[in-house]
Amino acid sequence: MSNDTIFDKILKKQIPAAVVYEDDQVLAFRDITPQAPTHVLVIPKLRWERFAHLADAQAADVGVFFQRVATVATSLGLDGSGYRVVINNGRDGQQTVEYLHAHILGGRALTWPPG
Ligand code: DGP
Repeated sequence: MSNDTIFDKILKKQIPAAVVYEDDQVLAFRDITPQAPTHVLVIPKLRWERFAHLADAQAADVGVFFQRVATVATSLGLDGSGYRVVINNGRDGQQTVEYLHAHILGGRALTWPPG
């Protein structure tokens, strides 16, 4: 039995995704249930289950991940209008996939506070 999440399977190309960016560090693909005109998920190839686990990670690896999130947002053309980066952590954070991922949301004016 595999414990792979849906994102492990996307990373291994076992299931399809609309990939917008990939390099040796990250994979970015469009969210299947977009909450904004642009809604892209960025996952690190180094596997962390959730944001909280970054506390024990190498700072350089964490830095690369966040740099790539910014690079992907720029490549999506969102710098001018702005965007939001969201990382849901654990139950109350509404994390549904236990593989760390950053949401990039843009293309409309987002409301605040979040629900
Ligand atoms: P979160 O609640 O932060 O764990 O967000 C998980 C996101 O993953 C959610 O917005 C929907 C998205 N998602 C779930 N399954 C798939 C899938 O099979 N393909 C893609 N592209 N996105 C998915």
